[in-house]
Amino acid sequence: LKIDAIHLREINMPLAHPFETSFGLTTGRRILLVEIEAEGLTAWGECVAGEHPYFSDEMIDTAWIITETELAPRLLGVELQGGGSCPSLFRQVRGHRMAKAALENAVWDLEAQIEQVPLAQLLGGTRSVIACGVSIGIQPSIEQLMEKIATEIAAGYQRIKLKCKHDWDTRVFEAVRTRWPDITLSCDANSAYRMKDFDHLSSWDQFNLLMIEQPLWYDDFYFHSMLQKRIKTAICLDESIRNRRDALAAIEMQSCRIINIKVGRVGGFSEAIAVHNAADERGIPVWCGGMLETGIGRAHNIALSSLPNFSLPGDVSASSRYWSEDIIEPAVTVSKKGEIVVPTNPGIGYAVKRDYIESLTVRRQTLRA
Ligand code: OSB
Ligand code: MG
Repeated sequence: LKIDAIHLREINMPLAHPFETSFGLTTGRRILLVEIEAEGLTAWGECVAGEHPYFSDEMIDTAWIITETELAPRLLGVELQGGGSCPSLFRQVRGHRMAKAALENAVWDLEAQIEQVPLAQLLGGTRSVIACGVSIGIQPSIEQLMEKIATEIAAGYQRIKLKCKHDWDTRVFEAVRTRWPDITLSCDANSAYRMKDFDHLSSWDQFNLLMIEQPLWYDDFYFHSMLQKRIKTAICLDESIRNRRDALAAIEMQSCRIINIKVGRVGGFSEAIAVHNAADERGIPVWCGGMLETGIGRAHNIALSSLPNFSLPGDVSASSRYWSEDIIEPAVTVSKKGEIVVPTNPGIGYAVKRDYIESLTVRRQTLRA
């Protein structure tokens, strides 16, 4: 397998609804898509880096320049076995995992197309359907939040995750638990809290949350471990887990009891599978996180979520929650049981809407060997 060309493009897409987290408000996405050409086939990857370096230190503009100047030249014209060949080619470049993942994941898709197997199968997936939850952003009012939750429960979603921060936490959980005492509920702080908040965080044990996601610093294990000793509720780490070694450290230190795997955050499918396996061997369940992806990233998340240790509902949900029109067809839909069917046709199993992508494109560049 030899890559002849890599096409970079930026598309701009307005979100169907604004999404607010403790680190900011997102109303639209600037997204870097990579398209690779090889063996007369073409495959796509989506870079999940945001417009600003708020969730991670990467952003679309750094991902673009690293892809152009460092990563693409390491791939072009080189004989590859498949997606698993990418990490060693990229090793000299430190960090920039979201940029690396976009390319590596496209190579996995290409490999699946060449082998004529579903991407999920190539990754080692065993599930025919995946369990879906939703992540609900910070809302202007509790009334609006309650309405959103009611809609998502009616749609069948199996777990509700609430974004939280100071002043959008305890009173919100109280209101939600009063109306829905039994739903599977979790929260995600995106690093909004500090050591002085330990008592505050431990008071949430009363809400029977499935987990509290990334309450403390984005790069911390030690203080999460201190906190996990003080609270009954499971901590789930997202931002802190960059690779398998981080997962091992977090598990060993008991910094968390659950891990959120985002394929972009760990640098691609190879490392995502390694984190999945390391957690599996140690009895730590994982679930697939989301980064407001378009259909391409969403299709990759669905394939990854079919691996056996993705035993908790993920943040992979229907296209329509984010986009009035997705860039793949059919759009991703969720059944009344809150499940997405894993495609069984070769590659990602969805068709990429090239003309529509073309109309959304604001910047492009082609790199050749
Ligand atoms: O922390 O999980 C997160 C979105 C952007 C950045 C960080 C996060 C999120 C989400 C959205 O929670 C999940 C989704 O794509 O549905
Ligand atoms: Mg998170």
